[in-house]
Amino acid sequence: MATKKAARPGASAPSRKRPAQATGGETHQTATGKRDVMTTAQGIPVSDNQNSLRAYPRGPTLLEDFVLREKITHFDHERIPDRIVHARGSAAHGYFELTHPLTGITTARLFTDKGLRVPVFTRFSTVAGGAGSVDTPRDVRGFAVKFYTPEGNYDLVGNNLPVFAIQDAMKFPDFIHAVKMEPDRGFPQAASAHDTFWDFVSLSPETLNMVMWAMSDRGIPRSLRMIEGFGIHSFRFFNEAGDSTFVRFHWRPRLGLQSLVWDESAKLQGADNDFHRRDLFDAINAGQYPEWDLAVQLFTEDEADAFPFDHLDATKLIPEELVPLRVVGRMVLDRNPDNHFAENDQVAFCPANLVPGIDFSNDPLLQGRLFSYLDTQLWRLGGPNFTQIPVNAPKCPFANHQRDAHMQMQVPKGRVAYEPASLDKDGSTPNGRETPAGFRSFAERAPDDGRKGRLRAESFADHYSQPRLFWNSQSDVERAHIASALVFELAKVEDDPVRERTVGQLRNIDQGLAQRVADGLGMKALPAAEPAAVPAIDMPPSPALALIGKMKDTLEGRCIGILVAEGSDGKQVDAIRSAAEKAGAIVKIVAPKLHVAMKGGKPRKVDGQLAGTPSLVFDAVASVLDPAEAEKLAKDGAAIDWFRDAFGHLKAIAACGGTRQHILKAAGIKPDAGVVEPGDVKGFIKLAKTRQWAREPRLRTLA
Ligand code: HDD
Repeated sequence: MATKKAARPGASAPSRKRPAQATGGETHQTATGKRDVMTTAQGIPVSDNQNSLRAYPRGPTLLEDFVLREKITHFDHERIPDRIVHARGSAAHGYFELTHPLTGITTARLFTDKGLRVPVFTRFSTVAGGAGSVDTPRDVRGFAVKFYTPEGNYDLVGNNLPVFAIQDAMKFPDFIHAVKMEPDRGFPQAASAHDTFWDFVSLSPETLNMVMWAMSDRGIPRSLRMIEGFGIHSFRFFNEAGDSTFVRFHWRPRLGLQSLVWDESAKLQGADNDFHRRDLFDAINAGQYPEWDLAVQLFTEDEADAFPFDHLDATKLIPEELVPLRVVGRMVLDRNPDNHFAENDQVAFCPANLVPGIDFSNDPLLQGRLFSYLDTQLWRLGGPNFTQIPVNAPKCPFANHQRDAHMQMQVPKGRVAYEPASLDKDGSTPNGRETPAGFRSFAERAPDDGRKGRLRAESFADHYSQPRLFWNSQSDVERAHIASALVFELAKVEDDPVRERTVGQLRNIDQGLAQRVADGLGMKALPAAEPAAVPAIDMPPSPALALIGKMKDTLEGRCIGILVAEGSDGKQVDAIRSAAEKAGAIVKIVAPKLHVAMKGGKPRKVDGQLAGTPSLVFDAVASVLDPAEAEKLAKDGAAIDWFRDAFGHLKAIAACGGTRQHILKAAGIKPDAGVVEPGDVKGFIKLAKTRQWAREPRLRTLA
């Protein structure tokens, strides 16, 4: 039988370089680029990474091919279990700097050593979707920070909303099962707009406060750099004397808050799945490091007793009017992860990771969390040695007698792995009896009348006052968005009783809100109000709960797109670009083709091709087009959508004469005060700093 000659497509000539000689204890990992030839995981040089070992050129592959087997085996095992919640996340390294110490309040050095800078690793996430889901669904965002302090790792594992959906950890699996895709059909992915979620909500009024927040535009942030973060629960600080102060933590973005509008967020899910991840990565790469102030609310037990709610209930926030915020420091994120899996996927946050001087409160949701995270991580990361993974390991010295287990990376020396021990002659093993600065729990006094039982405190019974406070604190635009979001979500519900029960719940928050939602859904009559254990009380509105008031009129951290084509006026483009960049924006030039020659200039590469760079990814847009090119583009759906979306998403537009005459006309856009000439650079920059809210009522029907 004729055999074909062995060809080796794609094979490179075997490297003639000899592998670096390994000396005892040295590691040469290809992943770190330290070794100049490819090797197997055993360090054996690979001669051909393109072709498997075959009996003869067209014959079977041989089982003895350990290079192939190792490569495929490793690949087959690359995935580890997703986080059951917060699976999709984006992270960055940075630092926290203490600016205003809390001397006398806590002993935690993180909060007492003025000027102390500690490294941090921060991960933002959506809650419901899988790791491969989109970035911009309506959802809560996780905001988890690991501080590598001199006293060990401290994790503040929070969200971008100040309240949670349930009061007791016992209900967490139910809540998450309700919001995730429905188990029989496997959809919807990363969305709360479905029956099981609203069924749970309508039967569990404790969810309503968080639901109101999630239905507001905080549920669809413009950027992870523009969200607040909250530790949610009350924690305890305590000082040397053992005196305790309660604390709630708040992260406030220096860029101000900013959100998408719903249509924009829905379209972004198609235009750029990774919108938030890319935004964070690009900003850090461009040296625009996002920054947050860390603020605390401090209050005593006596003050807490006077609140019109129970601060141990994680569905309640403490209005800033009641307990003002005190800024203590700032966090800057200035380095992207080197490897998404090694850092973002393997980072293990846990609310139980505390440092001396901080303690838990008796919040029953927090108490359950203290168990869940470590348990999850043992499963996800394969055993207790996940603490040795670089992103999880403390950056201060650490030592104990924990030994062995899967994937032990350390080589502990000596006979002694216990204490007390007399065999530790040189005293080199850790001693747990002589650590005066060690972690201590706050010596809380138990009440005399305490009784064991599966109980919900009576002080947890009011579920409507705070959602009402939230609703009463919103501007008209925000109220319209909340009511419309509720209409959107409930319109997706198939079961009428679920929808009616939810509107019945809304009646307990505000009759007007319930009516707007009922009208939006086309209900003939308002369903009966659901029975309330405790009726809502009115609290004075809190402006800090509104979103629009916390937006900043700034171009810092924003992105401007300029549409150009052959023959565009390069000088005008440069004028807009330099003014926008001066104001802090990133500017991207978009054109129908990747290379354009502008008037008087040579062809130059642009940043994005029109069809693949929709206006969705910009905060404001401009167009500088030769009239003949504008006329051509008026027949291109991508160009029409570019302006229709920008206009519809309330963005400032600088449109040249050709754009107005041809493209805006084709898009059916009647220019308003938010549309200026590209020559009016100052006017454009001013408008570009905000959304054009006044335009909205003319564009869409809101509830
Ligand atoms: Fe949780 C992950 C935030 C209640 C159980 N949670 C997780 C993450 C964040 C939060 C940001 C992702 C961390 C990361 O980026 O890796 N969770 C919260 C907040 C809560 C909360 C702010 C309420 C105030 N969580 C909560 C409860 C339970 C859990 C009540 C269970 C009883 N959470 C988990 C978990 C996760 C998790 C299942 C999944 C992955 C992980 O822990 O490591 O254990």
